[in-house]
Amino acid sequence: MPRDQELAQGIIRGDRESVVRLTREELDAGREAVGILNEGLIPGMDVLGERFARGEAFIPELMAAAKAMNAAMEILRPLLEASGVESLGKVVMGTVKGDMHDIGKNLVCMMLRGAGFEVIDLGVNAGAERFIQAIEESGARLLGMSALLTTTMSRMGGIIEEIRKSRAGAGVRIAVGGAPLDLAYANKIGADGYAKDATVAVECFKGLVAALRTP
Ligand code: B12
Repeated sequence: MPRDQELAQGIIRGDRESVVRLTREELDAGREAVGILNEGLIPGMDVLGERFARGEAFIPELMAAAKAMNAAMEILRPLLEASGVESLGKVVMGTVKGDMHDIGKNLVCMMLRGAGFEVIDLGVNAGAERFIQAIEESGARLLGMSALLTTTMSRMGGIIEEIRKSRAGAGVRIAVGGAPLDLAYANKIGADGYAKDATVAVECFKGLVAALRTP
């Protein structure tokens, strides 16, 4: 079986041990961390998500898969975050209120750090107040919001509105992401940016930095 399929199968089975072993072996063989993620681990999550939607997989399987994914991410973290470049800016990042999914958000945080951003990670379940408090305290001009549920996605517009109405939030550039979103939805709710994955998210935030610098 090709290595990416083995990695994906390991995630689907929630087999932490084999996912960790395969991830290490791929790195030792000279494979890039981003390739392991995008071509092996994330496709496994997607397959499991589709099975769950069809009623063929259940919460304990999703939890086991998430544990295996997190174990692999711990190995990849130092490689994704390694960066000697000057800070590109501060980003406040969080998963919105009511939503406990944090794998994608954590990946975006890692990739941003690797690209030279300073990231203030609020974790999960973040409402407007926490976002506003974090930008007040940190002085960040960039903010990222993640949602994986259609219910929590629909709260993002209101949170953006509240942030923009606050003193600290005026002029802050906001990007959104998460599996149920797309560019049209991001535009509809007044976000300044959207990215479909963590690699594109880095480009998205670089674009927002450039936009902050041009009056
Ligand atoms: C793992 C998982 C879980 C785990 C989460 C563990 C964790 N620590 O995150 C657990 C088991 C806890 C879980 C629980 C639930 N889940 Co769940 N889960 C998933 C699953 C299988 C994978 C999600 C994932 O990690 N994907 C991999 C990451 C890398 O991708 P990602 O999150 O999309 O992130 C990428 C991009 O979107 C983007 N991105 C993400 N955030 C941001 C932010 C910014 C600013 C930017 C620019 C980009 C960006 O970059 C990321 C990296 O490339 C998905 C199915 C799926 N394929 O999405 C279902 C899924 C999201 N879950 C679902 C459901 C229904 C639930 C539950 C309600 C189930 C229940 N009945 O209890 C609960 C909700 C709990 C809650 N309140 O949040 C549904 C949602 C359906 C819907 N229409 O809303 C899905 C889609 C499954 C399905 N097909 O039905 N889940």
